[in-house]
Amino acid sequence: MKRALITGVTGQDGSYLAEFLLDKGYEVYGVRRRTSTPNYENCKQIKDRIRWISADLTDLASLIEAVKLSNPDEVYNLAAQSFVAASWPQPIATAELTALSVTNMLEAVRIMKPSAKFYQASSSEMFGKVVETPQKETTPFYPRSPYGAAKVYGHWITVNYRESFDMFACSGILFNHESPRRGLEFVTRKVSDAAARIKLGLQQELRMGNLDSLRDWGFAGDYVKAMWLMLQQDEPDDYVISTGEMHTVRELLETAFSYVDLDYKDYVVIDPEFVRPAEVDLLLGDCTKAKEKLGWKLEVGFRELVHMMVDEDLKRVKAEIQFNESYTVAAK
Ligand code: NDP
Ligand code: GDR
Repeated sequence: MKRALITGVTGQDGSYLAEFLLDKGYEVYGVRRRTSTPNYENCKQIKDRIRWISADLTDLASLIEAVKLSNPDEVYNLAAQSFVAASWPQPIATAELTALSVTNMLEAVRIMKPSAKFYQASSSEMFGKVVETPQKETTPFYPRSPYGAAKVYGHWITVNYRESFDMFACSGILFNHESPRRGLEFVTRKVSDAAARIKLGLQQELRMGNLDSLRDWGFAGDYVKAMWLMLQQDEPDDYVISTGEMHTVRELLETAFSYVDLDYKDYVVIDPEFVRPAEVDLLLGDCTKAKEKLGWKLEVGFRELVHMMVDEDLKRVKAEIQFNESYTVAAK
């Protein structure tokens, strides 16, 4: 039985990856940081099947212990401060959690289990300002946020450990990927949640930033398979994972709101609070290398993804309404 260690297992990608690896028969160790209120929401259906390890990205000793305890064949380093907008008000925390922590994790693996295969969660945000479209593995980086700059560091330190210590270290340059488990502050989930709440009468308006930015949005469930495929190859390498299709935030709004028979223009208010100091105008990936070498393929398209997210939010908001109604009746 293979053993995998996942940092960031409580996040969107970590939870899909853990499910995928458990289905493949892996023993899955998940790193969870200590919080005052533990959050197992994304992992609730597999909580008892994960071997939980308490560790923090910023604490090398705890990561060394995590690698020692799990003795992994594969390490998936997904934990980070992952919200781009938060990286301007918190640039130093972002550098620690998204950049330097990658060295912590690589060091933990180098010291305790250098033969383990290592996956680093790199990002299309590294491309930032448009230099070339579509963006591929050889496109130069030009990050536009403290988050993007931190991910560039994480990417290059991974390449450097591969070249310096002969470690099997891969960097997956993943374009935006979404799901019903996406955090509520990211634009797709903010929109799907708002479409559901407005439809059900719980919200009156939706405050948004730049509606013209273009993103290449895929489904997280498809993308975690690519992470695994990268670690099954004979040689470590870096791969772009994307859909090769882009849409504006405006199209996202249109797709989500029209699905519940609403016109987004009646509800959206532009609020400077959500406009970024520097924007990534356009992301469009070319994943030919991943298709050819990994045999990776996309299963869920843009409309299907948005509809899936709105459906799940409708279900969740309806359940909230029912719960509040029964609570009010019980309290009377
Ligand atoms: P999430 O924000 O959903 O998950 C981030 C995870 O990191 C959470 O489990 C979080 O734990 C954990 N974490 C944060 N800080 C610490 C810490 N100090 N110690 C231990 N764990 C910590 O991100 P996603 O699942 O969307 O993304 C996974 C990775 O992929 C991230 O590195 C992200 O930057 C990168 N990425 C994501 C893309 C996307 O479109 N989703 C695209 C490209 C790259 P907690 O639950 O306690 O907050
Ligand atoms: P992004 O995702 O920054 O691409 O990073 P996000 O969903 O936050 O933004 C996408 C685009 O939408 C525009 N936008 C808004 N965004 C948010 N969050 N809220 C708004 O109200 C809003 N209005 C417009 C943004 O300006 C942006 O152009 C995600 C994260 O998962 C990163 O961790 C990952 O590395 C990259 O994707 C690839």
